[in-house]
Amino acid sequence: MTGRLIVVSNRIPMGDVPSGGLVVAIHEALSERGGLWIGAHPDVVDEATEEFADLPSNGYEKKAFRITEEDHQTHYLGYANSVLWPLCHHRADLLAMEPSYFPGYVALNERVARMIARIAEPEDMIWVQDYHFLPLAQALRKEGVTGRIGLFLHIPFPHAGDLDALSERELFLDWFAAFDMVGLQTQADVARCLETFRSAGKGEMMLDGRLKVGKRKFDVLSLPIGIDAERFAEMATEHDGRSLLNLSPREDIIIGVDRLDYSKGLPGRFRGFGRFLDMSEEGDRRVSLLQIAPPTREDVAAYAEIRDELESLSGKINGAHTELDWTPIRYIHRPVPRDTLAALYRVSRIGLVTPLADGMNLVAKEYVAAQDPEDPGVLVLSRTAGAAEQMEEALLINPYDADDIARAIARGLAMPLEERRERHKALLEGVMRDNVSAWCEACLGWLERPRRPTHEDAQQSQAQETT
Ligand code: ADQ
Repeated sequence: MTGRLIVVSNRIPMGDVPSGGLVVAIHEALSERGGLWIGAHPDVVDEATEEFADLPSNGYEKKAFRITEEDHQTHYLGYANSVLWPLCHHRADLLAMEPSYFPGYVALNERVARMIARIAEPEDMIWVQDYHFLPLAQALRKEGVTGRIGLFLHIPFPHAGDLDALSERELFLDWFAAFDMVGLQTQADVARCLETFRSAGKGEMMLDGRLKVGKRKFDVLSLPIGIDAERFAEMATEHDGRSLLNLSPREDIIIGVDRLDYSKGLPGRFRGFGRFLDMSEEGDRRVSLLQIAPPTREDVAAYAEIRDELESLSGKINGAHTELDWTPIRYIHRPVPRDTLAALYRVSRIGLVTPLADGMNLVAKEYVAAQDPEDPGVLVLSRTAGAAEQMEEALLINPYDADDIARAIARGLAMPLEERRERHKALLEGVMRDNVSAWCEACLGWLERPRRPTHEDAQQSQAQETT
């Protein structure tokens, strides 16, 4: 690659050294190669000019575009999180469409495209993150940008049937086709994407594996994201989780960690845990569910509803089972520092990860990385999470079935040490190998891969010459 790497993501770390998996991986890739990181400035302005604000950084450039309150409402809360998010998470019933959302979403993408086109060199390689910027490649092409542009979609590719609920269904596919590389989390996502293009009569599979839509050819690949597993494993030993929780010697913990989002299957998880308590015999040990779920996107109606539902469910379950010296569900609404989180995973006998739909789910990987290999806990994981494709040694459950969750909890708690070690060893190998740096390298490797002209290309240029 001779040009710069330009990464575009909605969130951009404001400080010099970022924390948290994905942003750290991007920071490392840019520190190594140099380049430019572009993202949304977190402070809203009255009027957004088409000038980038330079942010402090070391070794590479960081630039933020400004957004107005209207952009925030129509782009971020509106089309991105009230239309695309439910659509991709198989919840077309939660789509909230307002007439201003689509134009606002496209307008912001076009504005960012104009700003990037002004500073991009022909050799630069642009790597776009996630569903906030689906129209960006198409908008950049309109502005004359010819370099390679890749997308990584962190959330699931929608089911073909759900896409019918989108008024802009045709455009949605054209947005993808304007990229040179579309990275998706799982093979199931790739299959859905190819099937959607096929059933829309739009795509043609080429012999070299690329998809051809009109004149454009692009790669659609499964590139599952990972975590900084080594660092996470180290962090998990820095504090003693049992004393952080002030646990009594007879109490065992099951842990759940999620943003408070309807896709994460939290009500089903609470019901499953309740069912487990109902069917447990009174004994010496007590098993509590520690659920850490900080609220997000609270201005979107569907998020306020899930909060109310959970509070009522945890109230009911605690009401039925609480004793003088024990409350079964400990429900924390705040973000927790990462080193604390790692220590809490380590002392939890079960990591309970039950999303109804999830691009990947990094919590499943963090839980595995944090365990003591000599005495590991058990991962209980939805088979509908992207992570299940790589983590077959977890206890895979149906997140819609509370009894299935309850049985998996009981099985995990009773699992003999030998079986726990075997399952954990296999899971840990995968989490360590397929870490976030490997993901980043794989994505960039594909994006910068030189493409030899194919047989189809030769035929096409021959046809052009003769006309
Ligand atoms: P998310 O939907 O945010 O990510 P996830 O992959 O689970 O879901 O990542 C959440 C991250 O936030 C984890 O690193 C977790 O530790 C952290 N976190 C959650 N609650 C926390 C709390 N209370 N305190 C501190 N940290 C907390 C989207 C997609 C996923 C995909 C990722 C990455 O929806 O499917 O795995 O992007 O591609």
